[in-house]
Amino acid sequence: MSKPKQNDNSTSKSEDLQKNKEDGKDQSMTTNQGLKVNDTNNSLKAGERGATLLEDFILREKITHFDHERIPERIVHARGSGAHGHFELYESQEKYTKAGIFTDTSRKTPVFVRFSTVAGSKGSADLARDVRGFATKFYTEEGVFDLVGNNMPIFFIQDAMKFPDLIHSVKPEPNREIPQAASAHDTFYDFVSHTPETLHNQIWLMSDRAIPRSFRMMEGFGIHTFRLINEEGKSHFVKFHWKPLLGVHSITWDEAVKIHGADSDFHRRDLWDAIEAGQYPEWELGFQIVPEEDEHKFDFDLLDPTKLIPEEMVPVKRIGKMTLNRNPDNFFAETEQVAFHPGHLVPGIDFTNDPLLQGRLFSYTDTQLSRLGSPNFHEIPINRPVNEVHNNQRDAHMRMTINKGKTAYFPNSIGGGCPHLAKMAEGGFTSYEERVDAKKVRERSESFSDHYSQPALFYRSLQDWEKEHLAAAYAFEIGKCTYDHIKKRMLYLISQIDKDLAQKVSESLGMEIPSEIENPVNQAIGADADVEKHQPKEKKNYLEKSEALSQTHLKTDRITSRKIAVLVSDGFDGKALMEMKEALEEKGAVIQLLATHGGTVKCDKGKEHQVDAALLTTESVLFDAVFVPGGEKSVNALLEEAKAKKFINEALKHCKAIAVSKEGEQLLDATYGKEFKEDACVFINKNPQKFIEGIAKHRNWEREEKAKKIPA
Ligand code: HDE
Repeated sequence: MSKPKQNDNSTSKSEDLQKNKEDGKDQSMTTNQGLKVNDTNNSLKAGERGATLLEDFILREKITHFDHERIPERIVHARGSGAHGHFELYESQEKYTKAGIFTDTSRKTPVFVRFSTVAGSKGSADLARDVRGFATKFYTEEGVFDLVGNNMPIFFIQDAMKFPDLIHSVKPEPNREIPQAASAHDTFYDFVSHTPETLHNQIWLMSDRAIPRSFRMMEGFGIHTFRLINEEGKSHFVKFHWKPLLGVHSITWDEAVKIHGADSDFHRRDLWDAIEAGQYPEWELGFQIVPEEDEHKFDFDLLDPTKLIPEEMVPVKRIGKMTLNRNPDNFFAETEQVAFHPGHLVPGIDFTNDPLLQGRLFSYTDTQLSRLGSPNFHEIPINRPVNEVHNNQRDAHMRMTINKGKTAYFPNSIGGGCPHLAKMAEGGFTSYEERVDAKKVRERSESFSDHYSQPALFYRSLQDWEKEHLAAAYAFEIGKCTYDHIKKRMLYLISQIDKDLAQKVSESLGMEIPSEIENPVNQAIGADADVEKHQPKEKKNYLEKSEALSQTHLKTDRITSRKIAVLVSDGFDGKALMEMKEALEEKGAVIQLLATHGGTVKCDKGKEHQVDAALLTTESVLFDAVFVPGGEKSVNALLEEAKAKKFINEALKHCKAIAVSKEGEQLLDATYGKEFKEDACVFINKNPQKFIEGIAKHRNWEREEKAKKIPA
């Protein structure tokens, strides 16, 4: 790893957090009451072999605090990783919004971002096939603004009322708490197959987006349509997008399965290491703007969170950049206690009537009450705004603020009328004056009933390799279900999205595609007018393909922070290593020396090099590419190591770039490499530049058809 950069990343939030930091450096140990402690190993006893005395308040304090260390984990998005950074605006968006963060280009707004999986527990593995949360807290001068999104642009359901059902179905089955962090089980597909509105998010979940290479290589989406409000009070609809500057990249399912065992903290470690090494992840924030008057011009409803607006219909305008440049000091204090809420808004941004969003506005404060235990969670350092808070809310568990004076009500004269109301000119929040004139009904709009058109658009937009992965994912997941009627319902629904896709899945399952849906909903769950009414409408084709939906079009030529394994043993060609290392490190890649043993290895010139990992302790799936330098003795030793051959075979299978020089070629000959010498990303005695171009491709998917036969 290259050396950490000097930390010059202070923001108003990092200064604010400073007040609560302590590191015990050069200090005596004390109790929580400040009493100096001179023994923390032995309890107070009646004689050295005697019973422990209840009087031992030092022991009691230590144990009591320990007993209460855990708080409830998040009911969803329990496993996550966070980082600090800032957001900078490219040019004022005052035409659309009066929000300071989107109009003032001189600002460097502090942010805290938490990435997460959804279904698994806090201790589950990072590479579960799952949606990823992408939640950003902007500490703006006007208060906190949270953009609480995911790495997929749509959601499973259309109404908050169904969220507990969705989550209960995907969580481990309640009788035996199996499976952990996995959607591949009966209850999830029972729900999905009876709820066709889930199909769009479901097909994204089956795509490679659900197994990202890194949090740093994912898009983020606010999902719902929001409103932007300008100084004149005019509203525009907006969808928020995060576009990663490292491109969008994923791994294969075979790697995901193996990474589960090799490094279940793969994404967490990747984010942490990149920031420590000064390779700061960056995203551009994009707006997709729809004027109010165009609200009804689309073939779908803007208020329906299961629909995206194709970028070909409304382009994404990139308006600023977020950089994450500081790791948290304490996971619990920051990443665990951070509390996001889509209702944390600033003037210039407002909601729409999306019924999913409306329900979320209730849920996020409510959940903090049981998770963090008090309505004072906004006082926890990571949650408090950088501007001041003044109101008449008082007391409750763990109150930190000491409110002075006699009055905690409004209006008052005794307290001089303070805190007084903000005048509109001072930036108070007013809700957008949307005209509402309707009957109170428990209904869903029929404009929400198109469930096949956008999943079909997504599938059509993918490249062949992406389609293959997606079909295999469906076959895997549905294949894990044990009820035939659920499998058949799924096959039928997939056939309504795309016949070829359904054909591929049905062949893998060894099952015919039903020509009509069996076990109709009303037989299975009792007649239900709502479900009947919302059976999907016929599929439409308003756009043949959307390039923005395929990862193929979301690449960059940067190899920054890519991890390259160099396989060596004593006697390797030191000159070849140094040449390769210099060229790759210049482009920001991370080189690791993996040797047949730990400690140090000697090159052919007798120079000692530090080994980053013994082959025994690491795996091919943790790297992006492999280089094998020559050196007869070194290559002979590698040829004796089954792990070295497995390493090459897996890298080939996973379509990664491989470079060998001189005798290094013998390792190709001793593995499936001998069948791939003409491959576009296998480089034999080529200059490092070629290898760099190969790594930048992320994967040579053209190899996959042949490479998937490698039994690695
Ligand atoms: Fe969430 N969601 N959600 N969600 N959500 C939570 O809040 C909820 C939804 C999302 O890193 C919880 O503080 C309901 C959509 C993220 O801390 C909870 C509904 C989207 C995170 C909750 C939704 C999200 C959460 C659990 C349907 C993408 C993690 C802990 C009405 C736009 C934030 C917490 C973090 C977390 C409820 C739907 C994203 C229970 C009721 C749609 C990224 O309040």
